[in-house]
Amino acid sequence: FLSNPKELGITLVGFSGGQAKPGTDAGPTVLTDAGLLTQLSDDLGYTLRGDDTVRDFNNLSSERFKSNDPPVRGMKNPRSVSAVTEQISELVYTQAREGRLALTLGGDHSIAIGTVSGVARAIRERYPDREHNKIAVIWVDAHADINTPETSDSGNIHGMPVSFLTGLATSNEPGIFDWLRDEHRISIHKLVYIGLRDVDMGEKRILRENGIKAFSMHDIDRHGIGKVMDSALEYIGSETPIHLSFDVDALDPMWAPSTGTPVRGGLTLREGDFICEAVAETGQCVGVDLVEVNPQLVEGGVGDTVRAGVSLVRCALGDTLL
Ligand code: EXY
Ligand code: MN
Ligand code: MN
Ligand code: MN
Repeated sequence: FLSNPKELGITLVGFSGGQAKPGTDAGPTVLTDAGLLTQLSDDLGYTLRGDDTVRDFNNLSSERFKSNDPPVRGMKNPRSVSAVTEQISELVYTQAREGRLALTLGGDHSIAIGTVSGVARAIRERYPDREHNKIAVIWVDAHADINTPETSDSGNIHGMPVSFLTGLATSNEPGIFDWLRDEHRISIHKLVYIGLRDVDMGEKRILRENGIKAFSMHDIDRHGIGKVMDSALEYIGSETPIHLSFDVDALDPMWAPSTGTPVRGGLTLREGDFICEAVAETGQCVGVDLVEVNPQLVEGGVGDTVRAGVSLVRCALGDTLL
């Protein structure tokens, strides 16, 4: 699915409007300051060719926050998040359309409305005649992020991206996700969760009623991460392109404390790395997100979380495979 498996299209998205805590805006900066991009080219041999291979959303967009953006259907900052994700979708689409692996560093998880929709559209267009031109999404997270505006208690859009991406939630309101069309959407049957442990009542109902594939921490404890990844990849099938959306809060706060909604009882770093390796090993990976790194939250600094994030991305790009 990639024209050159060693070519990346990177998008840096310092955006925090999908939730209330400032700091997630600086996620891409702390990851790149740690040398992530240099590591990808120098250690892993990826080409970052031309000025358009690394796109910094913050330099490309004049408006991250709209000045007048009152809640709609309970959603907070709906116009800002919609406008930002629409632009990200376009940026990521252009990268994936070139046959590059689209890597995005966030930012809060609302940005996945842009990344996943951009990759989904690009792959459909690249392979119009293939049966398997609809991407699968592996969503690694403590949370399901599948609230609709109506089921959400918080109104934070980073808890809703999957409902907009699957079409469980839609909006025709001008400027509020009215840009999302069928070509952007993913099938609810090609979605797999890993790492869940804090899922709202309304979300559990959505998962159950739609028969959505989900591996919770309980499943990982019972079967081990190896078997869980085997089942997840078997469910997706070996012909389907995969987008991996990794929320750093899937990891236990012991490994990734600098994140806005930490939940104890999570993945070890090694389990997180294994998930990324198993996806890389398939050769089907077309998109990777790493989101929710927030450098402002922890007294001891963001070092541990950044090291974990760098490790996850390296593994997703095949670093540890022999
Ligand atoms: N389910 C809660 C909500 O909808 O507000 C918490 C969501 C946290 C989302 C984090 C990014 O994964
Ligand atoms: Mn998330
Ligand atoms: Mn989460
Ligand atoms: Mn909760």
